[in-house]
Amino acid sequence: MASTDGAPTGPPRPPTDRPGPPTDRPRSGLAGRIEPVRAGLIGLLAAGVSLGVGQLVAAAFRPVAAPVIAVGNRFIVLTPEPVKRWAIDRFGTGDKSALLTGIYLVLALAAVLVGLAAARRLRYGLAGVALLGVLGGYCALTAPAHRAGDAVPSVLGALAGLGCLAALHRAAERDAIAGPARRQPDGQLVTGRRRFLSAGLTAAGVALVGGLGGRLAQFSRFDANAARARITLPPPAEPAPVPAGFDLGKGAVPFQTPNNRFYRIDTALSVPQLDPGSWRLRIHGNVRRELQLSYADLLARPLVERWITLTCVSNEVGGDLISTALFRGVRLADLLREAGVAADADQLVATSSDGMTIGTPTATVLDGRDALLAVGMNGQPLPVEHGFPVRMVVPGLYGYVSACKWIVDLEATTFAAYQAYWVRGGWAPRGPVRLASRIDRPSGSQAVRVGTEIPVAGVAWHQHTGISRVEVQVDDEAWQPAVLARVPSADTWRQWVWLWTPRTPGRHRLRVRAYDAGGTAQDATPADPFPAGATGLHTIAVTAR
Ligand SMILES: Nc1nc2c(c(=O)[nH]1)N[C@H]1C(S)=C(S)[C@@H](COP(=O)(O)O)O[C@H]1N2
Ligand SMILES: [Mo]
Repeated sequence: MASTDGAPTGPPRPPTDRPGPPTDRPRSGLAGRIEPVRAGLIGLLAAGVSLGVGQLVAAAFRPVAAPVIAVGNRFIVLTPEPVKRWAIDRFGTGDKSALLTGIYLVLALAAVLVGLAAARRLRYGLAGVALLGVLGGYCALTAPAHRAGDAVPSVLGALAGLGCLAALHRAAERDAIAGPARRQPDGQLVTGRRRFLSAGLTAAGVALVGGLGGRLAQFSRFDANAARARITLPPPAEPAPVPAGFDLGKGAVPFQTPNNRFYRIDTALSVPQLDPGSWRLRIHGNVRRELQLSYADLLARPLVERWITLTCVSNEVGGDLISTALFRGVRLADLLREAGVAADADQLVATSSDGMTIGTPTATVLDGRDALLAVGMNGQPLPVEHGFPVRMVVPGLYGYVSACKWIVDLEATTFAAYQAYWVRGGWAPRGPVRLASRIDRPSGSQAVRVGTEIPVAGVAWHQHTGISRVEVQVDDEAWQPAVLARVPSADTWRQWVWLWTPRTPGRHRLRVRAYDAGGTAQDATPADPFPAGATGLHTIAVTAR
């Protein structure tokens, strides 16, 4: 006879009345039912164990093959361009943590559902865990630069998850039969639900140890930051001009962007850790003589140092996906001439260690500009997030068609023969930077005083062409010429400032437009960054009091 809460009133039935492996039978009556909260918890714990084990295995031999990283990378590849653009716009450089958080939330939801399904029939839950494992393995095996064994962390993780789910399910079921802890009329204490508690704690422990162990193992694997710290770059044979007069000090963003403030855009969820000691760059394809270069080979060549402003094609009008640094490196054109690139090879495809492909017009690299294989940035070895040990930089081209980080391969081919990563997503195959300008100050929220002069300041850029004139307009008044800062070359942005004395209180509209060295005015037609870079004038509203 059963009490209303489903617990048998007699002494607890020994668990031995359910021999064999965890049962799959539909629960009849209330006897073995697992409450929803507990069922959900079982799912979460099983997922935790899966991830912990998967992460530990991955950390030991292939960090990019960790299940969540693999799913995240796959997600990035599959995400339609508009969504990607929205994410970059909305989360900026935090887009990766946003993505990982999203994956963890969806996974937690899936885990709860798996737990609930398992409570109905264990088989359903097991199928759910297996499915998630297959998903992880599939993502790992379809990553751009995957290796054959990359599904192993997901598979082992899923196996651990299956075992965990079955064990917890069984423990919970037995507890449900045993009923809650209670005192019998004769005063004897009957303890219930202890199996689940101990099994659950064990599972949580495994998940935690796996996760932490994964972290620790990551610390012990190759650490690019440590290798970078040991490097001293040779001084440049051709130094860049010292920055004198590049900053007007009137509120525009500083001419030189410090490394830790330099914008970052890439698809790398786990930043590639390359060993400069074993790094090689292969220059091949349609060339007369294939080249293989080591890091030491590069450093042994004459290094040039150049101020270069790098811009992301996803930069919106007024956006901040643009920065300037002093890059040090080898002139790529020299290497291409040594290799003897064929005249009809109109595209150079750079490939990174993580499988990113970036296609650059060969003619642009060979036209005399300082296209670099960069090893240094602002006097230091290239930061790991910016492509250590070596990346490409080509003044005048957006990053997606020129600035391959963690480069390991450069192939001379044609645009007809090969579509690089972003081009497959619909972005323009050739990506010259567009003439643009931005107002940095006053910021929209800054109050300005009627009758008091304030600087309106910002930057303008048209890399490798240069800026000749910048104008500012207040409301519908006449355009006013701004004062321009000095620049080291046409390859950087140029600061400008115009002094404004508001005459009337209320809201004013400020707009900026630039002219390039050829006298061409900035395109005022508003256009999205996709597919070839934004156009339109940066406009802000300021309130004068
Ligand atoms: N390996 C690799 N290189 C890459 C990318 C990437 O995703 N992976 N993104 C490109 C894009 S779109 C830009 S705008 C620049 C950004 O370089 P930064 O992160 O150093 O600013 O890198 C380019 N090089
Ligand atoms: Mo970009």
